[in-house]
Amino acid sequence: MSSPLMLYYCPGHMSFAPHVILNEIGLPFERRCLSIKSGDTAQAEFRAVNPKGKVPVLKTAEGILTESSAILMYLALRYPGEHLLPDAAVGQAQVVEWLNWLSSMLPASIALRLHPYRFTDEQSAWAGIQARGQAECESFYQMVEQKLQHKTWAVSERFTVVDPMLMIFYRWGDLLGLDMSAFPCWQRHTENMRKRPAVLKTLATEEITI
Ligand SMILES: N[C@@H](CCC(=O)N[C@@H](CS)C(=O)NCC(=O)O)C(=O)O
Repeated sequence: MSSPLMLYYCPGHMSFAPHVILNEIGLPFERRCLSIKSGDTAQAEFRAVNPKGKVPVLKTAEGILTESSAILMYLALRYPGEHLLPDAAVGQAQVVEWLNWLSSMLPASIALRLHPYRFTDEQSAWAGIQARGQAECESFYQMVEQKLQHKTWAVSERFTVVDPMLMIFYRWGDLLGLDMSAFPCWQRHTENMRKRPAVLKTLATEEITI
């Protein structure tokens, strides 16, 4: 019987986080690998699943979910035995705080840096937009580093659905040309992530290294 769960993902993108969490949960799930570069997210077939044209998407027996924060919260709440959220209300609120920030603000800054043409057709303005994006990303990365000081995991003493999101943005730091050795707490966090079998499995499936 086929699994009711199907993840649409693009290797090395934000879909990495729910991909890790599905492997942590360990139930069978199906995967649909898309290439953003080749235009798969613009295809009508995918737009029928997610009109926003973005990954991740999770098909569930209860309907289709988009937005990484919603998918991660769904998995954490749907499989409470995995303890993917802190027990305390304040810890749960901090998870939402992290997820909102990581899934909305950072992609916006990265888009300024990598896709200036999305903001204006005026080619002469692109360099300025990219410079603003780079500065925003740098300040963002410094804030993450601050928040990870003296911590093993992002929230409380426990691995939560926030942690794989941080790992994928660590990789994006390299792609943005940031010197990631300037972020030792985040580097240590990534090393801790690499010790988890579910993370290693996801890296292997997506054929990426972090
Ligand atoms: N807020 C969304 C952002 C998702 C997003 O930006 N996904 C990117 C990959 S990291 C994407 O699918 N881009 C495809 C495109 O722009 O065509 C979320 O958290 O899921």
